[in-house]
Amino acid sequence: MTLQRRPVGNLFDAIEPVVDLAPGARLLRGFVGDEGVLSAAVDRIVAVAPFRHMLTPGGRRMSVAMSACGAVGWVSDRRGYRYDPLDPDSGNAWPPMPDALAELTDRAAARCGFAGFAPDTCLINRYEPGAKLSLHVDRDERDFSAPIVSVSLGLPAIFLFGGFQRADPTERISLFSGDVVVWGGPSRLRYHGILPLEDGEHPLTGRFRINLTFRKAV
Ligand code: MD3
Ligand code: FE
Repeated sequence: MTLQRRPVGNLFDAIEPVVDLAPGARLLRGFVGDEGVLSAAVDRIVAVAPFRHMLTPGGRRMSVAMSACGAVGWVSDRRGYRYDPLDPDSGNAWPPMPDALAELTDRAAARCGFAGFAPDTCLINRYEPGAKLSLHVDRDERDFSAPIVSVSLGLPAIFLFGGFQRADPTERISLFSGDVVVWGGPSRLRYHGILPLEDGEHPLTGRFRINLTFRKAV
């Protein structure tokens, strides 16, 4: 499986725009046309629902800070994990999903064979240097036939793509600002994670990486 093609001699072939990672999983390099619009939309969401470091059910503070928009948001605390219609920090509903984000997701999903994907939440992860996401499977959603669409913004990260069991070997895939990945079909329940973020500076996000995941949760 060739994840990134970097042939010598042809600048325009240096990055393959569409990469099939596995059955149901397709990477669309640079699919986000205007990262500034995306960044501004995130800024408006987190002005209402600020990034926070949630606690795992075991009481550990997650290194990734999170927010959300849409009908529900993912919440973790000492009681466990759940999708909740209210932001526990404010007691208010999560901010609505901006049309521009829903449209971007719809176009990406349709391009990957998931026309009509209707996400009801967008989880927003913010990584600072050193922050990571350990290998896990996303199984808190009700319907695994819906894909998850992920959008990367800001500093690059190394994504770990595993198998159906935690101990299966993992593939490393670099994700850059503007990349979109659609994870559906048999890939939907594969283990995955993010290696500790390298330090850096990005014109839109500063010393952060932002990842948005669009899901049908409830
Ligand atoms: C593969 N986020 O929020 S996005 C997560 O970059 C999460 O913040 C990572 O894993 C991030 O749960 C990775 C890519 C991703 C998301 C969901 C998947 C890959 C996936 C579900 C199944 C398989
Ligand atoms: Fe995940």
